[in-house]
Amino acid sequence: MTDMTTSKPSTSGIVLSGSGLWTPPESISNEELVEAYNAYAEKYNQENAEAIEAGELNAKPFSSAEFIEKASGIKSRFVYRKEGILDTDRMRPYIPPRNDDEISVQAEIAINAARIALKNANKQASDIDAVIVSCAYTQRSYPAIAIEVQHALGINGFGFDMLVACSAATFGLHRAYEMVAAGTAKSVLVINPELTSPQVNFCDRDSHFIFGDVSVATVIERADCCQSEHSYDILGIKAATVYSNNIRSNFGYTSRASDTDPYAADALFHQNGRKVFKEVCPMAAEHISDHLSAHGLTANDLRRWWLHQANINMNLLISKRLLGQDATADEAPIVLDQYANTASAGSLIAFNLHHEDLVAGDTGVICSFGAGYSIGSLIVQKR
Ligand code: CO8
Repeated sequence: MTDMTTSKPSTSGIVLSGSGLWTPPESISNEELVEAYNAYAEKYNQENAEAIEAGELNAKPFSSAEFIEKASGIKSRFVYRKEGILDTDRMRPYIPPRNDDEISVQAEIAINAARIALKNANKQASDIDAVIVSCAYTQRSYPAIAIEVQHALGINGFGFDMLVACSAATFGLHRAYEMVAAGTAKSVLVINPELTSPQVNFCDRDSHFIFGDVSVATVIERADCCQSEHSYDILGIKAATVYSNNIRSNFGYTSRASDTDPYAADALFHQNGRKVFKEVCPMAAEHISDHLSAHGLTANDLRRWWLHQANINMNLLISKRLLGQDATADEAPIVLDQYANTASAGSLIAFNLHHEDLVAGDTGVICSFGAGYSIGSLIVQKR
């Protein structure tokens, strides 16, 4: 494990002052998803009966809505475009191309969340010095989505994109915190437009149910600039990474040169879910515990845990390890029943929906964990 950053300022001076959540208007329930997948599997097995019989191909196993809810806690997911996903001849979303002079899809959903975060932070675009777009995938390499967003919102300063899979949101907030601490920016807009559905293999029974689309945004700024109703001192940040092939997507810009099929199963999201579960849970629990003790805190001092949302059983296990008992829904809210796994955005959806009831002095932790492996946390205290 490479411990990249642990910081503990005596007085923070840096605050999280606003949060925005944009939820796509369309959703797919487990039942709808399973019905389409099973129809596809049946058709596939019929069409390939001879090859399956000869042992040249594996038959597609059937999926079940009950399994999905029990194994993951997911009941439904939001998607940017439903069209195409449930079509057994397509099994992927249809997102029409846009001209270069039109706003790109990812910038559009980034802006949707950014406007809400700016409003909640009581900020104008002119107050922002930098834009970070950080997510599991960007739809192109350049120009950066962050610069497109910066231009569309009329923000001065600079913007850049970052990719850190499941920890893209927390690591993006870390960079904003450091920029404010270094004095290179006084207010930073961090956006996580997680457009996961184009990378989901809807033909794979073991992973077709895991992901959803969403966009979240956060304003991080100097405490003396803060004018928001609900703001949080950032007491400290901590990040760690350790290399693992257990969650992987191989599609990239070199795929064209290596003649790799962009539809191949290993080009899309794939994982060894059991191993991820076993390896990441203890790492995340230890990470949070170490981070808290570096600040003289224990798990019992936390009013709320805004945890990564990949699997409800992971969240229950991690909070139980730390608290010695099950966390209540009030202590560690779950949003993945409705949103599914939204790559890096889950902990910030939970924060967005469940923070306004905290009172001054209440402390909480925002923590991501997953692909990389990567773990990122922020300890925050209501002002
Ligand atoms: N329907 C019915 N049965 C199923 C299904 C299904 N859909 N899927 C599996 N089964 C069967 C299996 O075949 C197996 O049967 P058998 O025992 O006969 O072999 C049985 O159910 C149990 O299978 P598993 O052991 O695989 O099931 P688990 O209980 O482990 O649950 C999970 C599977 C839900 C995937 C679980 O392992 C899990 O959630 N693990 C952690 C996953 C995780 O956190 N992953 C991180 C994801 S990465 C991330 O968050 C961001 C990445 C970047 C974004 C990518 C965007 C696309």
